[in-house]
Amino acid sequence: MWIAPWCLAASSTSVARPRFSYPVAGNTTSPQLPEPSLFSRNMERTFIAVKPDGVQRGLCGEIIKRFETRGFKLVAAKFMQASEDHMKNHYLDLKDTPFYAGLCKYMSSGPVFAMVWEGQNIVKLARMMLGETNPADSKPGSIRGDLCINIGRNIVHGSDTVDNAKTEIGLWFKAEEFVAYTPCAQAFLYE
Ligand code: IDP
Ligand code: MG
Repeated sequence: MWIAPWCLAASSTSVARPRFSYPVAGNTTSPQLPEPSLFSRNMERTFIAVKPDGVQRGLCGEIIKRFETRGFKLVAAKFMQASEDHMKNHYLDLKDTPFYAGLCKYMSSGPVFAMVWEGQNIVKLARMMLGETNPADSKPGSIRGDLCINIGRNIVHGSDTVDNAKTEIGLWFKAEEFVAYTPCAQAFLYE
């Protein structure tokens, strides 16, 4: 396999470097395309989970693909089965609704694919990508508008506010489950 000389050891001084340096994968960034500031650009994280119905219907890949192709960055993920108590905690704000018990039982009945995604304004944009809570009200093009029918089987969860995202991420993930890296496309996603 031919490897471009500028992709080889950065310390090599004998190789003539091109005018434009492509960003490379890993914890390195292009010297000519600055890394966006995490603080000046509304960089956020959100909690996204493929629910048991989404997992059983084989939709994990489709849902991940939508976030990947939008340009968002996956920073943590795990395939797991949550306990009913965990789901009761997760949906605590819905405890007075008639569907709370059934929802928590259902959400703990099978595997879920839990993820944390990062990007500019991701909390709001992810909710738009998901569609409305009721798939019947969700526009075609949204995940729920394209892939499901029933409000109790709406295949995917997404945090609804930045504060709730922080709470949910803390509920589902430990600090050591996050992976730090710079995606090679980052400099082409943010100016
Ligand atoms: P969201 O998932 O769009 O944020 P929430 O209002 O937070 O919607 O409700 C959490 C989940 O509870 C929904 O995704 C849906 O699965 C379920 N749910 C919401 N409303 C109803 C309902 O009226 N009947 C049955 N299940 C519901
Ligand atoms: Mg909600």
